[in-house]
Amino acid sequence: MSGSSMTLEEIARELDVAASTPHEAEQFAERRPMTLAEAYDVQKMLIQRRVDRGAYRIGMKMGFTSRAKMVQMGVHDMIWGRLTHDMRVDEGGELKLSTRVHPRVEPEIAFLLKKPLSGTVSAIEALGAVEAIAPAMEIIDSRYKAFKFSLEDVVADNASSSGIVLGTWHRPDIDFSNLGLIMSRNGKPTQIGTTAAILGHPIRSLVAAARLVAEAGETLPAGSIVMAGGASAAEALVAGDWIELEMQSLGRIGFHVT
Ligand code: OOG
Ligand code: MG
Repeated sequence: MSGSSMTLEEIARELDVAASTPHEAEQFAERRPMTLAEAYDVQKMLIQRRVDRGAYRIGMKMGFTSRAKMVQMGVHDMIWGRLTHDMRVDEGGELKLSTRVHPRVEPEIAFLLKKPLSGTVSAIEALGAVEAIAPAMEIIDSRYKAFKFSLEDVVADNASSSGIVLGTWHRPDIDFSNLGLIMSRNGKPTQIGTTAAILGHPIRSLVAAARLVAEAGETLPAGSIVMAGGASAAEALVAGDWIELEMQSLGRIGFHVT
């Protein structure tokens, strides 16, 4: 289907098929431009299609919460996407390249909520809703050709979300504002950074998450997982890789690429 006659549901279908087949899709920016609000509507429809097939939602992800990510992708606004249970990749497990288009990985930190969160909250209130924090990696996989997109395109494509790898949950009573981290490929460090790269303090990402879901008329229920956003640029995955993230105080996680 081409041109401005495409409905939002047809865009959602095309992105859904691209993710599940998997294959590259053409950007919509030139053939069927969307407003940001339309792009979030498409994202919602896309997730509904997955839910209709038996997936269930487990939380949300924030995107472009660090300079490193904004610079790498040429996008300058925060975005968010919806996580479903089938995106979980076991810690120590494997990711099959054949199930993705052209995946990349980035180091993040994850929050587990013990209370519902939505709306305008302070950093203290956001922290009060956190049951635990964990070192995490996000596997992103833009469905667009060459991993290139406009802000609206990436929002429609569920913010490139594709997989999450989580480590052990820790009580949030340590200062996690500036934890050193090293992401490595086959034992060689590829990204070195700190959680401070995420908006100066990752809790700010959770504050923004609460505001953004509220704007969409949603609430993050207790039990939700919130991915704070990449602390560094993302790395392309290659078959044979063993990817590891070591985060100060929170431990080490890894997965194989096959
Ligand atoms: C979009 C998703 C951004 C992050 O952590 O900043 C993101 C992308 O880079 O393809 O997940
Ligand atoms: Mg991410």
